[in-house]
Amino acid sequence: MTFFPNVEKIKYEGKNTENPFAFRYYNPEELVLGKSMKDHLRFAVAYWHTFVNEGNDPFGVGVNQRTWLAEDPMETAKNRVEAAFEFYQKLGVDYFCFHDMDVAPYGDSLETFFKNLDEIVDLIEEKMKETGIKLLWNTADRHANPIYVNGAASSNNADVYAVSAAQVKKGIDISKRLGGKNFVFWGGREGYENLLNTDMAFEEANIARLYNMAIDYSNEIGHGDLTFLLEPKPKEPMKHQYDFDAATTMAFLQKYDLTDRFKLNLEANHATLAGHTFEHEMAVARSYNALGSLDANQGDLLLGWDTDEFPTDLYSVTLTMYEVLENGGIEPGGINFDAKVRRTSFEMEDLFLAHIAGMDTFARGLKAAARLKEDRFFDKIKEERYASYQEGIGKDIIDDKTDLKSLFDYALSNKTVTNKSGHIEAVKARLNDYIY
Ligand code: XUL
Ligand code: CO
Repeated sequence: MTFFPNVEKIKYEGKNTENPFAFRYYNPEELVLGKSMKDHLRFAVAYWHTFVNEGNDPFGVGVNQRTWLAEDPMETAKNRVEAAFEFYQKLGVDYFCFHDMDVAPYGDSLETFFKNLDEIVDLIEEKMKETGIKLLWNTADRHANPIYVNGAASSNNADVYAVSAAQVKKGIDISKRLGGKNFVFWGGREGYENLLNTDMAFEEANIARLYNMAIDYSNEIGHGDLTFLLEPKPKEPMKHQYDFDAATTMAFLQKYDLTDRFKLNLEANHATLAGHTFEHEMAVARSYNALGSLDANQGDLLLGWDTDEFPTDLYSVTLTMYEVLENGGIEPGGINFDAKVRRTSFEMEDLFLAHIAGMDTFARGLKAAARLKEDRFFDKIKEERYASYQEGIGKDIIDDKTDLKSLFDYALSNKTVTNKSGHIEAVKARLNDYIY
């Protein structure tokens, strides 16, 4: 049984190939800075966008042609597992990510849902053993079910809080069973619609309580190696999401003493929605030693919502990969394509073409970033720019040998202050040479 009869295993054929079902840049075993592309990039496929998304929008129903749809929801769920593993193998991707709700139908109760999940997770486990494909992360969808209308762990309704906690427990059990290395918390509806009726401090403290319970439970069941990842997003679905951006999320993690077990899962489109570049968010996370994993995609900068497009912007991807290299890699995280095909790309084969486009872009970005690193391009620019701290009063400042009084005396005795140009236009022009 095949769900993708028209596609063979995708191979690297080099940049001159005319075959659209081939990699032109992503060559998994090729070494870059002494490490294979595959190990640098740790690509993952997102279950929700690739196997669940129907291609609907607020103005129309789903248009995606999908071979796994059956009458019975459990039948569809089983087909999806088969299709997913066929897809990962043909694409040559080693990891996948999913929400509980992506893989199993809810049915008529929470109890039925967990039963359905057990049955599907059995199948997933079998497929993982058969293929060697691994779970990058799973998560509990605590936003789609109508009970989450007022939030999940931030809900005003304690019964809803309990359901949300039950899903998290189940999710951590599944993670242990499938050998997951990370577990994601994306806020979903954790935020507010209106501050007039919201006790923000109360809601945030309740969210932190849930996270502490998750840490305790993972320890209790012998899954204490699990890295928890919090995924910032500023808005959508709520008007204001509590995990607005990397800096806000770090303040939350520090306030509730969660930094030992939590890192950040950063998403490109969430960064731009927050008015930041992806590189900015990554630099913030790195400054806290909290860069955990990446949701690769891109937004349309002319639109104000989360379009989750496949990443093809080489400029941004190069700077992203530069941050990954500076981080010493992304393991145990990875690069998850939290991206969906446009509604106009509704054929089955588009799922391959879109992932190939994203993987080739990341392969090129990795190579450009490696060249920048080898030439110490940014290091040299920054060393020159901050040279005043290498000697004299600057060195005294960073060696913590000054106080306000000594700086007062120095400033009065120093008669001339001379600044230097940053030549940023020239920097950008030279950067273009590395990227294109
Ligand atoms: C939503 C989003 C999610 C998370 C997982 O914007 O990015 O798919 O990545 O819940
Ligand atoms: Co995401």
